[in-house]
Amino acid sequence: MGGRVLVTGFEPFGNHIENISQLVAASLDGEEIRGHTIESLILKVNQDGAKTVSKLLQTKNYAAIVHIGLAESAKFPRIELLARDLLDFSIPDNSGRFVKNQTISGNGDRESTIFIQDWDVKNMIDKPEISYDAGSFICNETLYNTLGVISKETPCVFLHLPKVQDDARGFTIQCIDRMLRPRCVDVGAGAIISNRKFLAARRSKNEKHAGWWEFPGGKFEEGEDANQCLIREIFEELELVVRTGEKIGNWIYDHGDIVVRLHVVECFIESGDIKLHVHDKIHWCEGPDEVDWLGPDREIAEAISAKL
Ligand code: PCA
Repeated sequence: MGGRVLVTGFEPFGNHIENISQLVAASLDGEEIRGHTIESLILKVNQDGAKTVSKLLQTKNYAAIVHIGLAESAKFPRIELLARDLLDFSIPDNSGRFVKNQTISGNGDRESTIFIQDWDVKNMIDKPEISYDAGSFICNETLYNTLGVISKETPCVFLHLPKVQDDARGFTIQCIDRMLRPRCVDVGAGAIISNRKFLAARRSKNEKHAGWWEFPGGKFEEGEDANQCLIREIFEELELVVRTGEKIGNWIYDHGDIVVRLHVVECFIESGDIKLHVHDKIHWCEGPDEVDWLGPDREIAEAISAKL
């Protein structure tokens, strides 16, 4: 069942007359993402503000927590993965507190609870950067306090937004979507190459995604890597014995009910005659546009074509 997601922004501070994080957070209040409802809260830029959420969590539960703040000198949005056990202000906060080079708890830095490897960061809105330095001001203090009270199961991250970006709201929504979606399932996808052509296989009638073309392969089994998975899957699906070659790349794709991380690897036939088990047709492709590809497979076909 859908729960609540807490999104916080900050009031303006220093000599700023507005704070993008306040605008974005306020605009998201009541929005639904993946069946969850956003509750937004604007925090004061002082010690109370930095503690507001960690206190709130004594009585309330959230499916995910997203703190947003302004990163004065950033050019791109930053996804903060670490709250440092450090306060070292360069200006006073909005209550006049001016802290220099002090720890927050003395217990060390705290890590964000998101799985960034599942986010497909390179294809996200506004080219975010991954950062392990949330600064040493109120944003860092807020993240630090929240991470100190939540469990590892609650995704929590800090988004540091530049003063100007194309789509701060869209970027934030995309991050929340990433936090709420299921973990990636690792899947091997074989680029079976022969005579400068690569093999596409059509999923047969009774299979999920019937009628769409794909690269043979499947989910990693316990303890397998991409190569072992592909050698096994290609034998099960096509009765071909293959050896693996170079890795072509990884693609993360959200099918809605499941998010997959495709590990695409070159495969070369060692022996066997093709016999189909989960497909009803094969096609040897010379380029990316010869069949109706499933999900990200067209883009993968382009990458393979470029290597032929
Ligand atoms: N940015 C400041 C505090 C509030 C905000 O929006 C920071 O980066 O710490």
